[in-house]
Amino acid sequence: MKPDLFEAPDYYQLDDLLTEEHKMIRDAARAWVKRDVSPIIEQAAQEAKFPKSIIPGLAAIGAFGPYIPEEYGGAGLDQISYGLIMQEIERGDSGVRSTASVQSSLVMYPIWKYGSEEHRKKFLPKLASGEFMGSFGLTEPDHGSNPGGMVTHYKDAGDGEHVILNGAKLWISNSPFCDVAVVWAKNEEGRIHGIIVERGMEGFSTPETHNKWSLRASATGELIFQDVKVPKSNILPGRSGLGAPLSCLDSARFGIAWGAIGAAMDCYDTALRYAKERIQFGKPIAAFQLQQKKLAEMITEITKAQLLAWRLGVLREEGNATSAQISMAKRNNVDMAINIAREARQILGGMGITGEYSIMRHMMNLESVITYEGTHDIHLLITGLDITGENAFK
Ligand code: TGC
Ligand code: FAD
Repeated sequence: MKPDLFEAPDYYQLDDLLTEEHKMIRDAARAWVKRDVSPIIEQAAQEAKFPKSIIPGLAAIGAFGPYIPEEYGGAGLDQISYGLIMQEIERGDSGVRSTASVQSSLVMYPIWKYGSEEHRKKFLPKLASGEFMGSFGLTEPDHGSNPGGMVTHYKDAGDGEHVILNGAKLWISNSPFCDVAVVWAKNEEGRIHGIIVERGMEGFSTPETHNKWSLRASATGELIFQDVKVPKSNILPGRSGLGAPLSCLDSARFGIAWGAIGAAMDCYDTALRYAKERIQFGKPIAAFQLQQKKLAEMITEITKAQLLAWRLGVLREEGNATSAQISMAKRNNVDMAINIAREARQILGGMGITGEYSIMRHMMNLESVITYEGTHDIHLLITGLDITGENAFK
């Protein structure tokens, strides 16, 4: 793969909206990606292996629990810092950002928000340092966009101390190597609860899903529960119902809205540099109007997405961002990124399909990003419901 020469576009001087601390955090994450992710990520993706060697680095840049309070091992940062870290990581690879998203927003967040003080003390510091890796089990083989229909369930074991968990979760990021899984399952009354399942519990297995063309540097798998005896004390006491996992998704979707900008920036920057250097018909291809149209539209769309993400960060920090606003940003920014990846790949001609450049990898990764955490269609329907009051899901 070519050396990482990335220079971040900032067409509307959005750095002026950031504090010195934001810029410091962002720059540290950017430097780490350049030094520790870019040199290894292409091979990891080609070999379809999650590069475990980057776990300590992710922890060191604050990617595991950026906004979780420091008393629990988190970085205690604000929402814009969290967004900037996700942007920089996804500039390197969406699969690496996935690992960080799941750990932070889908594992640490529910334990912090809905766990007991004992859960927080037991799990959060180890998750923040990367000593423990986590996964989040919501999706099932027959329930993806409609998680409320889940069939994974638990019942009282009759010994006063345990429940017996049965069911299966599919498409679970980090599952093959997770130490703990936050699993969403129905109790005997059909009410959804979060339950912490720990590796080593009998009847719990995590087979890997192979043959992915997308997110190859992220490990995806199943969570299978066959009469798993889980202590009742592992049930998250703070909230039940579908709103509990969906609120975790709000946090992760916010991170994706920022992350997708990183992937788009990398594709744009690569295509711009290539277009200035590649000569055809005696001129750099950047001198042809058709290529300028592509590049000019890319920087316009990136700038709009940056503004959307920044404003959403401010609203979220104030506690005023709605779930529907988060959906709009996730949907828009991922769509923006995938379109830019497709256009940028064309600017590189044949070279664009090789692993010499990052664009094709981003493009393939973004096919997962546009599907997970709510599909492109689902987020449109969330906006539709929000503005019309009419539910078109069912
Ligand atoms: P609905 O009746 O609308 O809602 C049920 C309850 O939930 C509440 N609620 C929310 N609460 C917090 N945050 C949100 N975003 C919420 N959205 C809804 C709602 O108020 C209600 O509460 P209550 O008290 O009245 O019960 O539910 P529904 O069954 O009609 O479904 C709505 C729908 C389709 C929008 C939702 O289910 C959905 O978002 N589906 C998409 C599923 C999804 O995003 N799955 C993601 C799985 S995790 C993942 O993909 C990780 S990838 C990670 C990585 O690698 O980066
Ligand atoms: P389906 O729900 O079957 O949807 C298929 C198609 O139908 C889509 O185009 C969808 O938009 C459309 N559709 C569905 N319902 C409607 C409707 N009401 N109106 C109109 N169109 C509709 N899940 C987890 O729980 N944890 C994870 O860590 C996780 N990681 C993932 C990693 C990867 C790489 C991938 C690919 C997925 C991951 N997921 C995870 C699952 C992901 O969230 C689901 O794939 C996603 O929610 C869509 O569900 P589905 O694949 O079952 O598609």
